[in-house]
Amino acid sequence: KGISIIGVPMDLGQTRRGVDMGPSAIRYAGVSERLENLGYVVHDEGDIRVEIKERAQTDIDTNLKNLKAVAEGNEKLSEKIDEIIRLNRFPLVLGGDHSIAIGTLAGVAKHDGNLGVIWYDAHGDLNTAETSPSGNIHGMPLAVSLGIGHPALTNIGGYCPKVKPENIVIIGARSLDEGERELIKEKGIKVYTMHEIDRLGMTKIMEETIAYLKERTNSVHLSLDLDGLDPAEAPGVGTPVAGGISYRESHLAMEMLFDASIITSAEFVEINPILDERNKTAAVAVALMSSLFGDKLL
Ligand code: DIR
Ligand code: MN
Ligand code: MN
Ligand code: MN
Repeated sequence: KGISIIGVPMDLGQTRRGVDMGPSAIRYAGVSERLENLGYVVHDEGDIRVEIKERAQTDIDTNLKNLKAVAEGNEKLSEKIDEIIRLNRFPLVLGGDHSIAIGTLAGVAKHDGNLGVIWYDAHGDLNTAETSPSGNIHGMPLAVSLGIGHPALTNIGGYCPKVKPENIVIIGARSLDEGERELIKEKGIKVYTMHEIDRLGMTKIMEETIAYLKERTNSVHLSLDLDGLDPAEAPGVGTPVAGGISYRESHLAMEMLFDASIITSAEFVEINPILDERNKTAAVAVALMSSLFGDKLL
């Protein structure tokens, strides 16, 4: 099966500049070559056109920053994803901030109303305009995909919702806002915080995650925010949180996902080259992608 790479130079879902350069940094770190070396046919579809910040409008009355421009970029992304899945290719999305998961999921879930989602992140991304401390849409994409949030976001792709709460597994959480904690309890979303990862180990977490999703879904989207990893190993992110998942644990997780062959689409987001150290975080992202697609020593 072929892989289609789509870059989304989006930085409007948060307030630090530079994350729009994430797709370039990941390409520079050699993503296409790494995947081609594993035997895949890789189609680099280029970047989705996204409004640049100097021109984008801030929506003051809704507490949603750059609502219109974020919605427009995600609408385009969802159309592109839809097209790629129709071609029977694996969509691999390069962020950009995590608000782009709104468009990715809108495109992917159109083909599977019972889609599973692994949300690998320090954060829950379950805020709404009402609960968000920041107004940043990158803190909201999982809520939006559940159908909770501004209609300009929840209706992207022309339908709502995209995912069911029981089909979601959050891994790596260590920074949750009050409203997010309430939503997790209310919807019964499965969450593995750093506490569970420390106690049970990544092997057990992934065994449980895979069994849980295999039982209820046929296809699973991996949404990997690089801030899920520890900032010592992935420093190039806008909202680092200490005490994260290690490089080794993350590799193990990706390898177990490959072995389980459950992942049907993926995105790697929040890489900010301005905040990075010699493109280290983009290189980590490419190494993890390589493991997700089956790279093994023997
Ligand atoms: C915070 C940060 N919970 C917010 N969220 C981030 O602004 O909603 N998500 N950084 O990845
Ligand atoms: Mn995130
Ligand atoms: Mn995050
Ligand atoms: Mn590996």
